Amino acid sequence: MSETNPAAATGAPVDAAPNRYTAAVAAEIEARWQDFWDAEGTYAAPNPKGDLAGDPALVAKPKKFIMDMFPYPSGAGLHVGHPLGYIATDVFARFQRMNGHNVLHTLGFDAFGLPAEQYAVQTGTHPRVSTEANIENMKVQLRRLGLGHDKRRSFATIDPEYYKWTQWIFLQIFDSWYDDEAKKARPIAELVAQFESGERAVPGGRSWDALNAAERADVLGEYRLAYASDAPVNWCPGLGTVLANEEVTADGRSERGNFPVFKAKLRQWNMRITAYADRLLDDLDALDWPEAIKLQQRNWIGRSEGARVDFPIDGENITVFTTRPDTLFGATYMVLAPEHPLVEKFTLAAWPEGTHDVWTGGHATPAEAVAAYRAQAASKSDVERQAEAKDKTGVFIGSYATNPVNGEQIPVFIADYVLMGYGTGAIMAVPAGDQRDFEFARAFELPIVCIVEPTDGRGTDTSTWEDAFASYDAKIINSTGEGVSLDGLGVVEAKARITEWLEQRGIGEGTVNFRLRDWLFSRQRYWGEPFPIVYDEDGVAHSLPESMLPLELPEVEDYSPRTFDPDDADTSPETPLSRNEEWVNVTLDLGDGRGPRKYRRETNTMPNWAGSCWYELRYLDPHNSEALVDPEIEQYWMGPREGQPHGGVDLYVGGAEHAVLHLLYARFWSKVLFDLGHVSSAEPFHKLFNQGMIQAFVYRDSRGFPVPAEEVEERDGAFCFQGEKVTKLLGKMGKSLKNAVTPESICEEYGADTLRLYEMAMGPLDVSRPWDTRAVVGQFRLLQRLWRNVVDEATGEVTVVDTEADEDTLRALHKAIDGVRQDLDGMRFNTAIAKVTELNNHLTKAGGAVPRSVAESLVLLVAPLAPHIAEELWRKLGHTDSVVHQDFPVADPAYVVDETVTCVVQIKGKVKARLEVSPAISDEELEKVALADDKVVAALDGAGIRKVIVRAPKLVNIVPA
Ligand code: ANZ
Repeated sequence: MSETNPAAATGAPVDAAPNRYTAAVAAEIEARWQDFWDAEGTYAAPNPKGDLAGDPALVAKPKKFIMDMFPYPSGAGLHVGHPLGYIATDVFARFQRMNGHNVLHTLGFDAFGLPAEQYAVQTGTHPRVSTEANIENMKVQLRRLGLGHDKRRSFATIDPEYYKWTQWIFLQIFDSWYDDEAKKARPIAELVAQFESGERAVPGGRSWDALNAAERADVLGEYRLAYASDAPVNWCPGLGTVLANEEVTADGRSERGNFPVFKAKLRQWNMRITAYADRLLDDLDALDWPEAIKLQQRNWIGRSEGARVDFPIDGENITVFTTRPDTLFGATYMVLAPEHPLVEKFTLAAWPEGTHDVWTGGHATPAEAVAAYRAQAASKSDVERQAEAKDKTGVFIGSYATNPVNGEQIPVFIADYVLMGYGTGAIMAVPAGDQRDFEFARAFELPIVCIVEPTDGRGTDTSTWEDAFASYDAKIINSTGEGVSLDGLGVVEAKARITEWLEQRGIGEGTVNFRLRDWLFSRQRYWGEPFPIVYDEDGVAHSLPESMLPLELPEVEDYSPRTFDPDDADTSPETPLSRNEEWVNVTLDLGDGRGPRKYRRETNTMPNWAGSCWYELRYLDPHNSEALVDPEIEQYWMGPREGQPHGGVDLYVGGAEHAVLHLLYARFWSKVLFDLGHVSSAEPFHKLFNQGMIQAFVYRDSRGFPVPAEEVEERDGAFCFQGEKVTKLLGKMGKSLKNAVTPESICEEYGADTLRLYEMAMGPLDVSRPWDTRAVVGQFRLLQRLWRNVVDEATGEVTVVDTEADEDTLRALHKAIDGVRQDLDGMRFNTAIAKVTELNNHLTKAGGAVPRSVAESLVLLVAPLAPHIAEELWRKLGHTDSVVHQDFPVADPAYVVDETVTCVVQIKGKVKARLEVSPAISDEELEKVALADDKVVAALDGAGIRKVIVRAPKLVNIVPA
């Protein structure tokens, strides 16, 4: 098909539209305005004071702090999936700026981490070198997108000026304890004062004065919010490192390298996040977060209300934790975790009379059975032990305990489905009510006593049951003992009644149990923050004084930990830092009055999560070398206010994969800093939004290997690569799947504005969507039409006219303004773009020159979404100041109401008139209008009216008398 080119016909140059919006024009405009914005500091957000203080008029405006989860500067660079969230926050930030807010929007880099370290091990390149190169590369990629960041506030977590404060916060946490009465963290010195004065008894009963330094350090270690303790970890000598449970195979070997893994007690740093369990739960309520994320945090913290109950055994007690004390009458046996400290004590030398064969595991004595079972359990991870669908195993230890409600003697087992680390490490087993207990009871032929009346018709004969029955809406039965009966009560009442009974007798009490564990905080790695801790000759840990921060990473020859004979369990990790003896062994004067002394540095490093636990605070006051953040500046941007009782960032956008770890750790650090008076916000992020993922098609050949997606051709509905058929499936985007599309390639073909529009138009922000390069051009055409509505493609002249818009156009304009405003405010960017498109199409269709007022409003509507073209058109329209700080248009309500609808007026069922009325008209109003209409009056011809039936806005039926 050939288009007639009028220019060619007249002999003019072939390019009749030298001023069309093309990729080249876009590239030129975008580069020019990016330079301009940088030079002018257009996106600088002024602080109320300090080195970033600025325009008081802007500071006086309401503030908005809009933030992304910052990226890890990977060597692979960005693909088009990465900036989805960054573009969204940028559009939102620009919109808020145009609505009279002082907007803080910037982006830093989360730059410690394993990939750079592994690269260093392979190539010998210092991780800082490769990481900084990656950051530079990523900055170039991000700048190309026209993101309105205040670059003065950007930093990387590896900057010593930044991690100085990460270390400082660690020391704040180390130097504090949680006061359960005040329900907050307090300086450890205040605890020491309590021990000194005798106000608080020293655990162990001795006086504080009588303890030596090492003993005092041990006592304080039980209170500090950051503490070192000997935790059982997976130690793999062959790899020279400890491993996470997920990295250990079912037969106790390392996933990587297949080396033996031993459970070893190694001294590790921990954070006492469990002290904050209640507050971390309670404060979720006031946060504006997706419910799904709140639920994940609640489950992770895992608050269970229940009771501790003592079961007498041989003059002692086994204490269990149960969430269902109301089922005590159904407890027919007990289980201890294999590692439980009482196991030895109650394991008999010989099987007592009447021991069931299946209880012995085929062993000659309980002692033998226990030893064999313990060895087997030790090789499994907690995850495996908790796995639902597996046969229940265990052995009887020979002893019986007494069920306190009915005096029954019940056998005691060890079994690996009971974990030492949860509750008390011991349970009362109620097979009728708990599925794990049910399976165990069936396997070991133990009695199953029905204590809750089933509501599902299965009946109370448990021998016919296929599973346990659990319900909170059923009645308790078979539960009467000496001095207490629960029969007929509902579960909730029964729990209260039995707990009270237990408490009165001193054999149990209501308690709350949490699933949350303390946070293991040390890693045997090079590329992380060094701990600002040194040990004296007694092994007592001391803080470095603030003047010695930052403690920088030493240079090392080898970035990997030392490895050992894989079978030698009696080894312990040798961290990369420990090999630099000069760095490790130091003589320091810590300023504590003890003078210069010899110390050994801590040689573990902090985990990846540390740097992201507080970075929002650093954006506020990035160059402060005197304080973490100036209190007035923190209060200005993050402090509590109406609707945000705990303060925090106004909008935080990132992936849902960070639901618990990062978000929980950051909340914890905020609370400690809040308790200690360093910040006024007890929560880091008030509003959280999870963006969806940009997915891409993955094409695989017959062997299942991915082939380069861009070289795949579609032929008759089939997909081919180099002539061979390949399969197509939706998956992740990434280099390894050979389907990554870079933002540069799209910018080159269409420009950054088009890329921004496309990503925002793909669908609702929180939904995942497939990338389709071929569809990008649609948004490019929108921008071309927008351009054409303002600029003459032949001459480059602005074509707008100073006439008023007609009624139709005014309606289209104000409806668009109203809709786009609401959509941008609600982060519905895709529908906002649809409305801009509609208005633009209206103008194109209307033909003729566009009135200036309409063109200007349209440009302002587009500005948050496609800022470069908007800035260019805004200037072309004659403005000398940037579009960035213009007011966002406000709709005139008169034009927003929908056009009229037609109402039919019938008399005796025959149509007599048609009225144009507002769709919002009321029945009464419509009746009045209809009866006053000339045609109706004429048709009635003076006849009286018997009845009027009104169905606003479409029908009026008049029945004459
Ligand atoms: C008796 C009972 C009867 C239980 C019943 C449940 C249902 P959550 O809700 O997750 O906190 N339990 C206690 N400590 C355990 C441990 N160390 N290892 C494995 N299981 C343990 O779970 C609490 C329940 O899990 C407790 O309540 C206990 O079983 C079990 F119809 O006690 B229950």
